[in-house]
Amino acid sequence: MEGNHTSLSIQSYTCTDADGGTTSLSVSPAPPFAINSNGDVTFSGIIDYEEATVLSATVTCTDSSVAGADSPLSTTGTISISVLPVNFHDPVITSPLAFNVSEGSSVGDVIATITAYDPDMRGSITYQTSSHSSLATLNANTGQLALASTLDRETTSEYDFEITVSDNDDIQGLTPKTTSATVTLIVTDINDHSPSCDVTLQTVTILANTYNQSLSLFNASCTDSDIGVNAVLRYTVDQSTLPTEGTFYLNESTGSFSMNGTISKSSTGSIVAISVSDLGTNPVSNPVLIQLIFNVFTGNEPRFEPNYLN
Ligand SMILES: [Ca+2]
Ligand SMILES: [Ca+2]
Ligand SMILES: [Ca+2]
Ligand SMILES: [Ca+2]
Repeated sequence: MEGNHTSLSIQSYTCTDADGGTTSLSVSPAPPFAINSNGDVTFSGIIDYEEATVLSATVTCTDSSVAGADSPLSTTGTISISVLPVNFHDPVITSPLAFNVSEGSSVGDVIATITAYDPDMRGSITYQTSSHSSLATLNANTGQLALASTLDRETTSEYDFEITVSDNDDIQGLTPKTTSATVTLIVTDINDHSPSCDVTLQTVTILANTYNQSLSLFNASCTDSDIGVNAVLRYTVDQSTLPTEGTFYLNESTGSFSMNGTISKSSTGSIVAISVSDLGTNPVSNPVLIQLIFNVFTGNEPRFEPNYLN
């Protein structure tokens, strides 16, 4: 059986001489073989099935020479040892256990490759999973995971695949060994959403003939379903749509729209065009319109009496 052995018993030999003299035993190659005075042959060292499936040794029995008489005579015998393989090791997964994949990937794209090897260096590695079979298919021989349907990070941003790797080490009746691991697919964002705003047309009334300082007029409330720069919003105003009187200010990060100054009674209203866009690749802008109406205080508007305010 393959493995690293110390004094593994092989066989015992006896050596006799019909002439009645003393005999001696030796074995070759030594090491790794050895033979003791009792004729017990042992093996010490590594037996590797991949290196040799049969081990051989020669045992020699030599009689004693008598001074002035014949030279010693010897007889040899051959030992042949069949090596039995052992499936020592589980297969080892060498690829990362997490892969990034863009939600823009196409059906058929290889989105991950699982790799593994067997320290026993024998059977071929195969890969299996029963996870998310409608999303991706795993090639049993190559470990390549190919996309079978499209991804949407905004719906599902992560998938876990339970992967089983087998060493297929079934030579001479050995039981294959398997290793299992969870491989995570992390779906990365593409800029596939444009900003969405609660209100796309807002009417704001400004009192004419009244000085205003940092008068907050409107705050566009927009969001973007993507993440990162794909969801960072910037607001810009079309300067040509601003009233000619007063000073208007749009915070490009928050969408807060305010004014300073006075609008005269004679000024006509206007529709201010604000556009909101993300900072991602190929951004799509969405418009927000603010209809400004300039009213003159008539003195007849309903209002709280100061006494009731507290
Ligand atoms: Ca193995
Ligand atoms: Ca998407
Ligand atoms: Ca996206
Ligand atoms: Ca976006």
